[in-house]
Amino acid sequence: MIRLAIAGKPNCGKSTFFTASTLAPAEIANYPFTTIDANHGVAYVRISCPCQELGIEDCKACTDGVRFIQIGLIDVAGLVPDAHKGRGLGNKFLDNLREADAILHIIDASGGTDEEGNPVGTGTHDPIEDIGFVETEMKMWVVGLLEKNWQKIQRSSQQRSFSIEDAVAEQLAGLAVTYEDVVDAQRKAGVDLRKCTPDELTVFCGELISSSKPFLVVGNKIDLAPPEIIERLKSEEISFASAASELALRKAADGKFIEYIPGDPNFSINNPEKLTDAQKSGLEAIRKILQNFSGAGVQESINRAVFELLDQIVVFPVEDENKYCDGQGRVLPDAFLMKRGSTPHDLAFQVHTDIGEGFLYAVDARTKMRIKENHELKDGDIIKIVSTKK
Ligand SMILES: Nc1nc2c(ncn2[C@@H]2O[C@H](COP(=O)(O)OP(=O)(O)O)[C@@H](O)[C@H]2O)c(=O)[nH]1
Ligand SMILES: [Mg+2]
Repeated sequence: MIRLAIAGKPNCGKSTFFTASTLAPAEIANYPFTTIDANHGVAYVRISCPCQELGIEDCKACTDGVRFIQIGLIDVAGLVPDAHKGRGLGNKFLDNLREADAILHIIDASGGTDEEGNPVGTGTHDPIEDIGFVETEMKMWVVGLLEKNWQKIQRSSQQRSFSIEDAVAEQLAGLAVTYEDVVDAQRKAGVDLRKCTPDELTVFCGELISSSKPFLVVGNKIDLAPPEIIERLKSEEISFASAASELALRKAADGKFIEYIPGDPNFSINNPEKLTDAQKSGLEAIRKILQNFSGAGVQESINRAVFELLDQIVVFPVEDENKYCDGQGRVLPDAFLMKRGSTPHDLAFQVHTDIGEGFLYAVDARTKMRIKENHELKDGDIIKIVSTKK
């Protein structure tokens, strides 16, 4: 399962984002270090179900063509500047980040938390200054991991039989860094690890981090953010969100007060007469935010991380390519996230190891044509696998 980590300074809204995305309990409070242990939860990416386009009416897997696929979400406790030197809760949290495939770096777009994560007046701190921060902390953490044995490694690299790339990959195995990643980062950084200076080693670690842990910056608290800050943030490649609005909407939807599907740009109120004036005006204020930003941004941020940063596609395995269903007649029963470039053979293994091992061929359910095992799957493909095993 794909896993995203939510990282950032204390009080930027990580736990609110996590709770909104998972509706699992997490501490929400306005002081640093509320979250002592990383919270692991299940969140969802939103996709459209092909049943609509195929004119299938009895699809149980979606609601009006909208469906959700599970991913893992980790609420990492607040990082402060110099965490890599052990400040704040220190390296413990950097350890949590390594479990993730990609990182949602939450910043407080309202400028209401200082560089340490302490609450200050809205607009007091410039959130643009926070953008590179998590990446820098992770880079310096990797530098720290390598520095421990660096002299020894560089000395050994004078021997012909010694591969410094292997030694670095081994040192960073906990981060799932491979020999190829090291070679790649070395080339991109334009350094030779055998004789690099400490500064060059830092540049190399930066390259390694940005390719192995892609980031999406999420400007949160847009409901409070001064328009001037939003305008400036728009020139950065970031996503915008109001985690507090998303949380309020999901709770209201849970209580049947409103109809709202996460990621929708609007919602409808079920029984206005059952709401107090304060509740109604609260919901109308949220509606304005959804209109200004085409949604509350939480769902969009998760989707962008999965589809843009991690380059995933969605594939629907079926057993009956004519009725688009499984053996029990369930229409489009599964939706799998797969890395772009995956093949029907990879899909077979994702369904079940046995099916992968017995793979014979696959059928594209839309065209009813046979496709080869090394054919590249496309986003939205509906595939029947034919295997010697069931
Ligand atoms: N107005 C507003 N407040 C938010 C938003 N997200 C979080 N907060 C508030 O910011 C404070 C810190 O949030 P929390 O999720 O605990 O931050 P964390 O320390 O990063 O986990 C809490 O008072 C939240 O209610 C948001 O989108 N808008
Ligand atoms: Mg928290």
